[in-house]
Amino acid sequence: MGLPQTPAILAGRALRPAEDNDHLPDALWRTFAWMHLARATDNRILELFRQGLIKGTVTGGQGNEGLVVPLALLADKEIDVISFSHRGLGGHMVWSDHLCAQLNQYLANAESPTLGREGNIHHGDPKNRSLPMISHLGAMVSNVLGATDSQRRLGRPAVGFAFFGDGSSSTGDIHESLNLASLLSLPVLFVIENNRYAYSTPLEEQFAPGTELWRRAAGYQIEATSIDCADTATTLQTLSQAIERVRTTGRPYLIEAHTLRLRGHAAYDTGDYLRPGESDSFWARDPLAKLRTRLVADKGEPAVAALEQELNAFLEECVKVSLAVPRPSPVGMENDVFAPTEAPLPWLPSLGSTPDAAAETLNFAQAINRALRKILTERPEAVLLGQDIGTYGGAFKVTDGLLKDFGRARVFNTPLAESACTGYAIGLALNGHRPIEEFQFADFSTEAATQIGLNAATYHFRSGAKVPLVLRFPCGGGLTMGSFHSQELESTFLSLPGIKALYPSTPQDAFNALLAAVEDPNPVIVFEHKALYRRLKQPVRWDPAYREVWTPRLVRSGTHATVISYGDMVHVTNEALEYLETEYEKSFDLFDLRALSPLRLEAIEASLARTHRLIVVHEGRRTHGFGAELVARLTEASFFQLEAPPLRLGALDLPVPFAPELENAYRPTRDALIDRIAAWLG
Ligand SMILES: Cc1ncc(C[n+]2csc(CCOP(=O)(O)OP(=O)(O)O)c2C)c(N)n1
Ligand SMILES: [Mg+2]
Repeated sequence: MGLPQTPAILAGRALRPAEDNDHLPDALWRTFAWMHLARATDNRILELFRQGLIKGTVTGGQGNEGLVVPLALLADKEIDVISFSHRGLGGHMVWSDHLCAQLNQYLANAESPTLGREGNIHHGDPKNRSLPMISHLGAMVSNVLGATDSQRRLGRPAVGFAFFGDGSSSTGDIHESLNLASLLSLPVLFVIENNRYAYSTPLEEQFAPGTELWRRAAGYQIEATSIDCADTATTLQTLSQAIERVRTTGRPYLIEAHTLRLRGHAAYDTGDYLRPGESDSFWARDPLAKLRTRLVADKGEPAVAALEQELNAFLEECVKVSLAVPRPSPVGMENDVFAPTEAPLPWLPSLGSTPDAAAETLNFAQAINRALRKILTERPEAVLLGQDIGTYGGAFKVTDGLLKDFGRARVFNTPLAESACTGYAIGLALNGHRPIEEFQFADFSTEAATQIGLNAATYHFRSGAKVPLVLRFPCGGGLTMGSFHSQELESTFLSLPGIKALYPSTPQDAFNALLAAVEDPNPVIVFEHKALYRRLKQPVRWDPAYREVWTPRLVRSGTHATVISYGDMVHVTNEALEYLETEYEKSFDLFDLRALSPLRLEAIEASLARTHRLIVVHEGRRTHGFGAELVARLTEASFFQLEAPPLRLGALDLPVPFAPELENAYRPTRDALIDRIAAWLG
């Protein structure tokens, strides 16, 4: 079935403030058409939900059209960036695509923008810079910061629009993002949809008495104002002035919009927590009804009614078409978790900024520094961010000298705001930049767990957009740094689908891993064990086979058992195996896994077919540790070849203890490995 012809009144989706101020009646007429269609569509969606044809939950935008429709019409949809909230259907409709696409999304059918993988209003149009929302409120705002900055870096005078509710304004992400936008001078219009409630919680249970949300902006050196969206002409005027101001100053701006939630939180909401008469007072302020009254006065009832009838008929045709679209197929879902691998970037055959193919003897930290230098030199889209990575060169001096050579636009310090900074990096990546974010310690990545594990990791699956983001995690223990500076978090993050991970153990692999990670179109965590940074030096050279870092490396070979390890434990295990070979005359295949996600176990399976015994050694805790996954997979694949139960060696199930005596008892040491493996040999 073809798509129904869109009514002519909806053909132009742009209101240009300068020209349209002289043509206010025309602007209001067109705005009304979109607002009416948005309201009618939201109401129709509610009906379909009640008929059981739409699943999940439906958070309607009834009452919010008076804000999102004018703003979407005024935005420059060729260059601007936007993230609508769960009350933004009218905005989505204006921004791009056919009404059927919006309905398909709600019906979760085969042609829905998320292919039925995400519910209701969790869609967007990333190729047109409309960033899809995730449920975690506040989280999308920093994505807008990054994508808008990316546009500006590419020379486009874009403005970003970030919507969030009164409830969402209490999240840490909002505060982190306001600070970051002001600090970096990002042209983003923050729009608070203050509809007086967060689910059932009224303003007075969310904020101290007297709180006016827009006044908070002053604390971040951000200009702000508040508007009442009941009158659409005023809304159009205030918004267009604010947009112009952001576009010309390049600074953020905040608007607290007093808007409405006419049908409660969601379809199932009975609103019985509202005060007597409160619902009536909301309906009395309905911007759509007020605008209609004005237009009836200007144009007469028949003209308005005829327009409404035309739009309603169009909606019904679209509903019919969308209901006929087939259901989504589960076939191929697993192939879409990651964006497909792309051709290698055209790297110069050299180590760094000097065109020199010769090897240099480098430690692990220096090798990463060389790789970052090479990336910054050859890839203008690469950007480095993190705490203290600028003048100071990072807590471990890995970025030493890079600010001096590449400038603050490309190598910059971030405030202590891991969530918003990661969200900002996601936004940069979505728009074609290649951000590399250093976490001061891997442990602090838990502050960004939503952005990494739920947002970046799922982006491709739910929207088809690529997120080429590198997250550098200085991790691991053995340095008496205690529980909050010594974590191994691979099994925490890799239990969530959509993240790739490399864990190099040598300077050459570290160099290769950074190149492989930065050219990947997916979020990649590079685990860098802190104890390795300065432990060993090795000749490092440009290696045309750098992508082999995605597969295991055979470190030593033997016959008695197949041993797998990664990171610092590769060296500890190798020393233990050396001893066992000498003293027990048992030799081992030792594989350095290198890539933890995706897992490539073919060479290890082949080894197991010869040795018939499996040992896994890692530094992370044993319970739910990464070794559990390795042992399970390899046992499933090779059960009938095994001659002994697999041996799984990791840290004790404790928080990482501080004192060296305690930490040595906690994590595997050479001597402990010798004892455990010797006992296992029997
Ligand atoms: C971080 C987070 N916590 C809790 C929720 C569950 N939740 C969904 S909507 C909502 C209320 C949001 O209120 P507000 O931001 O004012 O937006 P509104 O629904 O009023 O438009 C809550 C608590 C969530 N989605 N995200
Ligand atoms: Mg609210």
